[in-house]
Amino acid sequence: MCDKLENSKHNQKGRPDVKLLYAVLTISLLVPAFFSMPAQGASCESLGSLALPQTTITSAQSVPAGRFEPPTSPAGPTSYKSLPAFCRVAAALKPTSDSDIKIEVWLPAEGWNGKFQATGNGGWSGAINHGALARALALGYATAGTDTGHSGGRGEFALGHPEKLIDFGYRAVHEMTVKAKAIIAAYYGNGPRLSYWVGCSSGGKQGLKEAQQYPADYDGILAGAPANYWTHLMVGDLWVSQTTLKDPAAYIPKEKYPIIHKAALAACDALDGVTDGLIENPMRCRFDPAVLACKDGDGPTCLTGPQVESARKIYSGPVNPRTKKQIFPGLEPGSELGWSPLAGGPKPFQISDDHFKYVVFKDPNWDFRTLNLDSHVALTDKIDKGTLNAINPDLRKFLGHGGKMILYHGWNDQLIAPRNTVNYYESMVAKSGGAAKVGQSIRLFMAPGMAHCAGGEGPNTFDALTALDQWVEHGTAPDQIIAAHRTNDTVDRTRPWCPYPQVAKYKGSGSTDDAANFVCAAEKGGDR
Ligand SMILES: [Ca+2]
Repeated sequence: MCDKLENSKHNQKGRPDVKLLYAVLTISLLVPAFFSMPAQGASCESLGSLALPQTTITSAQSVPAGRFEPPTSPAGPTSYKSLPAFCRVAAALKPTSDSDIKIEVWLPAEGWNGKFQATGNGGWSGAINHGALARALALGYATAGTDTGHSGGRGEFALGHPEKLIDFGYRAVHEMTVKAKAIIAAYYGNGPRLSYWVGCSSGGKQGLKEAQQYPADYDGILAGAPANYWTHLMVGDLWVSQTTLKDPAAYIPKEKYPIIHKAALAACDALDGVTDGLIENPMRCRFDPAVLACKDGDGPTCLTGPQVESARKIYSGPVNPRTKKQIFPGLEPGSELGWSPLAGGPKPFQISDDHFKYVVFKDPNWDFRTLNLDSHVALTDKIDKGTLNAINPDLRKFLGHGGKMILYHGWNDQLIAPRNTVNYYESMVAKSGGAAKVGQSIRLFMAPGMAHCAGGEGPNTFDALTALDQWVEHGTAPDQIIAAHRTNDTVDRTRPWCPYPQVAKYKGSGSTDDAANFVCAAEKGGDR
């Protein structure tokens, strides 16, 4: 085109040059389109031919504002209707011959905030979480998600596919991270200025694994209710099923959960100085369900002897009968209304059952009633070799890289015993430089009354991402995170979550439903 313009300038006829006008007009028409594309970047559709190692870009499409249709839910929630325009890139990654890792990368067409937010998974995963991608995109992030290398929420995929198990364990997330950053760089002409991980449950574990194994992948990690001690978590959860389902006498009817809950609150709610239906620090709570023991035969408001024993075991967690060592913590007093998935039957908790069937014993007919708290724990640990577990307490490289991390866990978590996160945090602090040093970069927030990742009687909606972003971007460490509880979409209580080991203390005046009347402070007193 430059050559043509140069020639046109020397038009010897001295008349308006039609070719020149045409060229200028063409350029002027192209200019708006050019500037609607990211500076120095590529068009969305051209990403379809982007060459990346062990990667096949399966589609690259511009999605107009409000037009995204998720594959599993054609109607789509309201949030999709308000999505801005974006470039949707789908790819398949094949780091091994048996791998088939699907990823999607969503890139805001306009108004990119310069940052990358990766989204985590739940359970055995096997699906890209489009809702999480939508939330990140709506905030201006370039974002990505993966199916972790298989489809479906069961553990069967692992049978005969050790490489796919590694993909699920950690490889898919790391590969997604590397490829997503490359796709972002290709589209915008520069890579993300900052990268964040956001995940809960399996997603919390994925975030910890990244910090432990690929410490430079993320600048900020938000890790909720991490399933990071996977092998022992699987034992802990399946042991609850074994405890309550093996012998019919030991089964606790779900109708009795509320009476146990009420008794636990009666014992421990007021310990924190506020009788509000929440146990601020269950580690101070000493509750024995024997207070509910039936005095005159079984009845709806009491527990039989075997039921008392089952409840005690749910609180205590499994212990190795030979070494007497705790295998995994128990659920906390306050969690009783959520006991159904692990203890309610008729089938055992599926995620754990699948782990032993398909990963440990490679036998779909394995019977959970035969779970052995000594040999089987040793076996699953031996098989794992760090594939599914993310328990390395040494985060010094992540800290050295300048990484920030917010951990959180609901005290009423009904699926992953919250004290496991306290245990990991303490082991990590001890290994990574002590509380004062680590606290400058990593903080744990325990959430009274919150269930697994969300829900529950306690304040359970929160914006920890903004807290993380402020910490990474501006060095403003979160001294508290304000959480809210809603009933019918109306906020009826706010309360600060405090950096462990601090707890929220009532100042003594004003509404106990207003976070402003609480302060985060250290607590005296030991564990239960
Ligand atoms: Ca209380």
